[in-house]
Amino acid sequence: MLSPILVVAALVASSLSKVYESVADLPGNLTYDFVIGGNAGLVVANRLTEDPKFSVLVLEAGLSNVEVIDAIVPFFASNLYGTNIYDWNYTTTPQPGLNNRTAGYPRARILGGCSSHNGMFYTRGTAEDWDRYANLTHDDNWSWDNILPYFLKNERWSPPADHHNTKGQFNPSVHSTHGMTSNYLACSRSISITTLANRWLQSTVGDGMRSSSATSYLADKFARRNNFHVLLHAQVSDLVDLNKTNGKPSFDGVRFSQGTSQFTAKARKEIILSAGSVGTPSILMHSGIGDREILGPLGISTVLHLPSVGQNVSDQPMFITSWAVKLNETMDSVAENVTRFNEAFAQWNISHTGPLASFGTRRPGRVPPHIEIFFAPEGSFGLELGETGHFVTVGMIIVSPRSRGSVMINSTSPFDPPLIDPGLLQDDFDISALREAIKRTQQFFSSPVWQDTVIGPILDLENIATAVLNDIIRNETSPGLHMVGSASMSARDATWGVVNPDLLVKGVDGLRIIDASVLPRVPSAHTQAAVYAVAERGADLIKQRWT
Ligand SMILES: *[C@@H]1O[C@H](CO)[C@@H](O)[C@H](O)[C@H]1NC(C)=O
Ligand SMILES: *[C@@H]1O[C@H](CO)[C@@H](O)[C@H](O)[C@H]1NC(C)=O
Ligand SMILES: *[C@@H]1O[C@H](CO)[C@@H](O)[C@H](O)[C@H]1NC(C)=O
Ligand SMILES: *[C@@H]1O[C@H](CO)[C@@H](O)[C@H](O)[C@H]1NC(C)=O
Ligand SMILES: *[C@@H]1O[C@H](CO)[C@@H](O)[C@H](O)[C@H]1NC(C)=O
Ligand SMILES: *[C@@H]1O[C@H](CO)[C@@H](O)[C@H](O)[C@H]1NC(C)=O
Ligand SMILES: *[C@@H]1O[C@H](CO)[C@@H](O)[C@H](O)[C@H]1NC(C)=O
Ligand SMILES: *[C@@H]1O[C@H](CO)[C@@H](O)[C@H](O)[C@H]1NC(C)=O
Ligand SMILES: *[C@@H]1O[C@H](CO)[C@@H](O)[C@H](O)[C@H]1NC(C)=O
Ligand SMILES: *[C@@H]1O[C@H](CO)[C@@H](O)[C@H](O)[C@H]1NC(C)=O
Ligand SMILES: *[C@@H]1O[C@H](CO)[C@@H](O)[C@H](O)[C@H]1NC(C)=O
Ligand SMILES: CC(=O)N[C@H]1CO[C@H](CO)[C@@H](O)[C@@H]1O
Repeated sequence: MLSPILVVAALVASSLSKVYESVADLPGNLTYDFVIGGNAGLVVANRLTEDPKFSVLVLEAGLSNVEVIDAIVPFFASNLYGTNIYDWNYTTTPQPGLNNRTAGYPRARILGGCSSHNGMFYTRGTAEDWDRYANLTHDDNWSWDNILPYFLKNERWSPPADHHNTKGQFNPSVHSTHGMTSNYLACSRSISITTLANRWLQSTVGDGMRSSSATSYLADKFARRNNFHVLLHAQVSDLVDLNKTNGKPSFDGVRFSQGTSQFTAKARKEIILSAGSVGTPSILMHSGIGDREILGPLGISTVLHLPSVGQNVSDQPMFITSWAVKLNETMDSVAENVTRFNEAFAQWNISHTGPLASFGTRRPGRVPPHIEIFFAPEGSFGLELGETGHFVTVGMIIVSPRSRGSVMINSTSPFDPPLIDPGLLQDDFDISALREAIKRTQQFFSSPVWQDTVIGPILDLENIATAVLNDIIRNETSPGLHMVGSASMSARDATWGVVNPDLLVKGVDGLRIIDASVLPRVPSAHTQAAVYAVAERGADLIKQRWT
């Protein structure tokens, strides 16, 4: 994708007084009530520091999001992937289900974590997803009815960038206008594919700008709190026990590196790990929390034998392809024409409106329990077509996959990349669900309604033998980047799992995990809304314990 020609200065006020670049600038001696590593951590830190009695330090390995244009203009998000500056730029292990291909696995390395670079989809999952979590954990507080208030605490409904009338597109009685993270309802303005959608998509965009946990929970008015410190360029390596008088496994120190120096921050009350589905199990294992059969051979002594750490992960496989269309106003006109691109960027720069104010104006179509199909009015999304023209791209995602994978460490060095194995398309159900999604999309485009609009598919998948179609699917599928489960919740008395339903690590006092890794299975949705809800509830659990 094209990048802005000019650097736009001072887009966001930058008086984040309590965001520190260097340990040397931090007041005090690195002793806090709570020390938090990672992204959803900004939500938790914000809620804890509402109480002036609590002091909180957030450690962020990456950089600030302030003035990072690609993390502000919704359409530019993918520029952050693969950069090594704002991205960990991970790669999966060879995936047997993908004909042994590896796949890039972007994870954000910037304040706000993945909410600073994701596709901005805001979908909560179904009531059944949450009721199943309640069932699995034997804790009714995770049920849909009980988690809904936390979604509403997060959601701040805002008018869409194009100010279109949203009447009939959403039901105000189940949405909130006073939460933290701005959302608006995306709709396509550029091409007439209105009948494609039977659902409207919510996006985390406000005023034509990305809304992330950093722009919302670390907005200036919160960042100024004296008890809320954020340290950048601080990469957590492991957790340590500074007070060895306890007798049982216990952690009160967070070791991190900044530059070439190593430091330890001390938590008087709790350590909260929010490093995400890849980072969290890695840090646990480097701290000696994991399966002794795996840690032993690596030369790490086991402090707490918890075999589920890093196991049982699930991610959503995604198959993307395009149809050529007889339309002139797709995003291709903007993405491939420098003049149009500069016009669009100038429009965004002046008014935060126009084609760049949303992420390719993507819209989901049907959302049955197993499959999500979304449409993007452009061909440049996700694939190199090598030809010009106008396209509609279709992403087919298996939102309730059965395959399971793992995240494992590969050495004693906390800074070596972990082995990320989402196990994509290992279970036959997942590949048959993708075949079904392809069939339905073909039926959709062959409807007489599209006769004068749709030219044809880029990849003809009609009348192909199942074995060949499977091979194509295995060649083209990529990870949906919605990994969960690597530090799963389970019932208190379960023989598996990493955290109890209160998100405290089993068998340890004072260590909580609050991020996507605690979800036992992926919700039939994009994960960001779920992570916000988990973080809001997690913060409440901590407050209940300490007040
Ligand atoms: C660090 O500071 C806290 C108060 O800010 C104090 O209670 C504690 O004793 C100090 N610890 C050390 C090792 O200096
Ligand atoms: C990111 O990883 C990919 C492999 O997945 C590699 O080709 C690329 O060079 C990496 N980017 C940087 C900036 O290192
Ligand atoms: C994938 O790799 C495995 C192990 O090396 C091998 O047995 C299998 O045949 C490979 N599959 C393909 C499709 O190449
Ligand atoms: C979980 O669901 C199963 C199957 O529907 C049911 O038998 C069981 O009682 C449920 N458990 C809880 C704790 O709700
Ligand atoms: C150290 O552990 C002992 C025993 O559990 C506890 O009483 C004490 O408060 C702990 N001290 C600190 C500074 O955490
Ligand atoms: C994986 O999760 C299932 C429940 O979904 C559980 O029965 C199993 O023990 C888990 N395995 C591990 C290694 O945690
Ligand atoms: C697209 O542009 C071409 C050339 O300018 C024009 O002939 C055609 O009518 C346009 N098509 C639509 C659907 O607007
Ligand atoms: C690029 O866009 C400009 C402005 O809309 C238009 O005049 C020009 O013809 C376009 N160029 C191409 C190659 O389509
Ligand atoms: C964006 O706006 C600023 C002034 O607000 C201006 O200096 C800059 O040139 C504009 N950039 C673009 C690409 O229009
Ligand atoms: C894992 O470690 C082995 C042995 O050091 C090394 O050869 C391999 O490249 C590592 N794998 C990854 C994905 O880093
Ligand atoms: C899948 O990819 C392999 C390796 O590139 C290739 O040999 C094979 O022909 C592809 N299969 C199909 C059906 O395109
Ligand atoms: C820890 C917690 O929030 N527990 C609550 C779970 O739900 C029951 C009733 O639904 C409450 O009484 C608990 O306080």
